Amino acid sequence: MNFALIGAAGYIAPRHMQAIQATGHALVAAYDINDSVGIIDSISPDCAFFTEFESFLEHAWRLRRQGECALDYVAVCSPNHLHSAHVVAGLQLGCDVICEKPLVPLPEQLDELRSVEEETGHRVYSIMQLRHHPAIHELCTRVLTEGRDTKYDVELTYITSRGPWYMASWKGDPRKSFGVEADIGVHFFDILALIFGGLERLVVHYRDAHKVAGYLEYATARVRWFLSIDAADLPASLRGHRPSYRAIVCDDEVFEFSTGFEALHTISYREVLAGRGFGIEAVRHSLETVHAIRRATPEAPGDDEGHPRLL
Ligand code: AKG
Repeated sequence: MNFALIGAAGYIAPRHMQAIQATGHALVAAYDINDSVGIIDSISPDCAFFTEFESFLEHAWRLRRQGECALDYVAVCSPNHLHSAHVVAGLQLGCDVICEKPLVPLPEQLDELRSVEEETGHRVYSIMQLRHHPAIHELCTRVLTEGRDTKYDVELTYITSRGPWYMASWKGDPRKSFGVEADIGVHFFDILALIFGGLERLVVHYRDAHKVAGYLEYATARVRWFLSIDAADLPASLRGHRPSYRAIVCDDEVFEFSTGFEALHTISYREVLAGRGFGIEAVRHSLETVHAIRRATPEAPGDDEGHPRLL
């Protein structure tokens, strides 16, 4: 099948290019306002490339009219605030769409996307690669098979360090990224609800541009959480050696998922192409959680509710 990629110069775009190639498909058109996209040559040397969205769209419509090399999928990894517009463009081109997380920054935009899906007969799927991580599968299976009626005590530490480029890019602009809770936290808000059920209470204890922390209570778990992109927050033993520390301690048992992210986009693509993608309703709860966290005013932690990094 033929793929187009919107946001081809971005941080995560190479993972999409690799996934398109690894699943046996062709990248035939790409767009980004930034022209640092030489990596395309290693994946698809004949891929058409545009730095103006209008020219990209014109090309895509021409492909569609000509029929021969028509697009089947549009992949979207543009800045978060543009996802909705780019997903709509892809659906209206008559394509299915694979979009980076967060699918949209505001939950109400999901209803608009649902209408465009109905109008066009095409579907959008969100990349939620953490759902495919083996450590998360293990924890999920454990909790779901145990079927306990008391709440788990959970401590979630999610540190994925990013250098100064992060704040200089659109990711550092909350009007575009909607903050680290939307850009990165969405992964674990998503899996916490999958594993521990409905969200009952949400409190934010701390927030700045690099980190957020708080307490979430689910049907079957009490979760103290800490999210940071600051390398200074890594455990001392990892600093300077490894960029990430991601772990869920569930009743004293550690489920670590610091590594193993490289292949998850390809798995995500395989699942979408096999008809098992995560559509609009699958991501609604995590986007609602992110939105509520962004609106919450930080308050002091209650007893046993603060993550140890804050104390
Ligand atoms: C991103 O930076 O877009 C990610 O999804 C990365 C998540 C992580 O590093 O844990």
